[in-house]
Amino acid sequence: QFVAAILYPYESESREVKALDGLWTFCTTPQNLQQDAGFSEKWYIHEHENDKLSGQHCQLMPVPASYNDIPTDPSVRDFVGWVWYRKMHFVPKRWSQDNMKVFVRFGSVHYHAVVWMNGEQVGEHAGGHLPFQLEVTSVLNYGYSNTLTVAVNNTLTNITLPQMQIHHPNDTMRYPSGYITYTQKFDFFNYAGIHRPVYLLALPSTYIDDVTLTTDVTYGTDGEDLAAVGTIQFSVSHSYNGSEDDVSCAVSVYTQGGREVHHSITTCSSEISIKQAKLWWPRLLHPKPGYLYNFEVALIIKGNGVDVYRLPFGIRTVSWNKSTLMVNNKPVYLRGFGMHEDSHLRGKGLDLVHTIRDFELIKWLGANAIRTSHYPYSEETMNLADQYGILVIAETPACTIDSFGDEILSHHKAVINELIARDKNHPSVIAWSISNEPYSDLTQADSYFGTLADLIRSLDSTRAVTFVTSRQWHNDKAVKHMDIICVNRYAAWYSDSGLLPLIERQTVEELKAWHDKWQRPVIMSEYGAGSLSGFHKLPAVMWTEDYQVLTLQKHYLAFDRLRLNGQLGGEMIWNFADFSTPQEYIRPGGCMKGLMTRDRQPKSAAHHARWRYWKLAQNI
Ligand code: GCB
Repeated sequence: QFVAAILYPYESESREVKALDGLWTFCTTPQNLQQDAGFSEKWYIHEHENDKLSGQHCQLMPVPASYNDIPTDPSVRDFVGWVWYRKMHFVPKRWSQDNMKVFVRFGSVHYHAVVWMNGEQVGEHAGGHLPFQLEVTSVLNYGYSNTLTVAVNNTLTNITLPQMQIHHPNDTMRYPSGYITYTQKFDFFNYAGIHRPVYLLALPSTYIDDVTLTTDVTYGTDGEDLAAVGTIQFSVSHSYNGSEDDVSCAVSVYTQGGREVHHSITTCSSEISIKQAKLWWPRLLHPKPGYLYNFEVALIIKGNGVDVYRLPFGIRTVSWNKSTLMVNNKPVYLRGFGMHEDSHLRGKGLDLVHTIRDFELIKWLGANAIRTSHYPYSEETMNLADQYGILVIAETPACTIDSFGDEILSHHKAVINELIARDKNHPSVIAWSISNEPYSDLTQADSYFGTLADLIRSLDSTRAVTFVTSRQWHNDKAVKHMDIICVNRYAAWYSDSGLLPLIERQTVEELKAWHDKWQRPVIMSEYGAGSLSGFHKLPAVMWTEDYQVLTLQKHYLAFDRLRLNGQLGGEMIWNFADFSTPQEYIRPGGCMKGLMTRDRQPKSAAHHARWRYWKLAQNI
């Protein structure tokens, strides 16, 4: 029922975008009602006299934001089940006079969303972290007020991504009857709600549906940027259902400064060459990283221009050999970290203050790469990665999955389709990560990951396929299907706690074993130690800033030995910043492995990582 929202909602002379962000009505389903009461009692019908979305269980809620940390009531923070959101809004009369098609577009809703406009159900979507849009043209009141209602359910099970186990304990000495407990297999807080912006999108009646850009580079003999020819293969799909003979596309390419370097009127799938192309480079591999051109396409039906769409893009290639990744044929050693979309009060809600602060810190640290651990990040983050010249390993939400049946496989395929549809045009994305730390030593993991790796290659053959393993080099069943190998290890933390002198030896032996066996680039995708900001001790002990610094330094010794032997393709610290987790006795209020505190100020380890990353950048 939903259309994957593929194109970012940029406005143009033919498209209008109206933001619905702001304060919404928000209600949980009270404990004394059945969880599906909102459906049977039709809470999506807005009755002014007897409004169901009012009373004790309701309040105002900002969108976008996770709802969990905003109220003071722990039962809202920990709520599992259906919550209801409602927004009143006006729709201009001219949209119907101009015969426009109107969609409501959600950047992401976690997890399951059912959507009504003016009491009519217009569709639903399962899965957080990815956009979807629903057509509302025929149910809107043009020139009047409209009611948008969204029911959101954050329940996770064995057939969601990520997965969660639900228990119904029958020990009446310990639990009241009907009590439910949850075992989360992933270790970040299951924030829920309308996490990213909501827009009404008004498109012309015949519109551009999707744009796919794939770039290639032919290098001049001197290997310099200026001698490169960039080729851009483009394919524009549209909603016109008459003959293809009626359709053409006017395509232009502009430099960052707005100078036109290409214009043609052609079929809607073709190729363009740009001589002396300025290539897209990651940070510190080139004096001007993140160079973006602008692609403009006008859809022409029977000689009339009907829709215009523009998007920034970069010209670059991604390749790899047995030890390293390459961008534009130059080896690039990844210096970065795993991250989370997580901040005080907002949870996983998009907050551009935090997003820009994060990119400024990434720049300050001298990093060139991030992994979108453990789910797709906002479209705004992906746009900024392009602009800042940050390489991205883009991950699906399949964190720590351990059951590999047909149902989860088919959902995982749908998520991969949606992710690649959304992110395929970002020059920053160099690899797709199928999962973080699945139980990839199980026999079923072999065909499960083989199927998904094949799917990715059929959708996009220009980037590397990977997943992140925490299994052993001799028992992992999925890694053989991958182009690059990402390994997570916590030497002297989860294993051999406190034994810092073992780090160098263990890290060298382990990563060397992976590389020797598979002869593919190996990336240390997670390592690190927790530290409480301001806690110091000499000699160092676990949880101090001093111990976190030493953990990094011991790993650097190992990484340098491997790197200089061509056995390591990159290093990524866990984590960029402290983040919220479920309540656990191994977490003092969250995962504290951040280089930054949760409010994005540096701990001692951040200064050490910075020193390392800038030094590495200068050596290359
Ligand atoms: C891991 C997971 C990551 C956790 C981290 C930790 O292996 O991939 O999601 O946050 O360990 O700190 O426990």
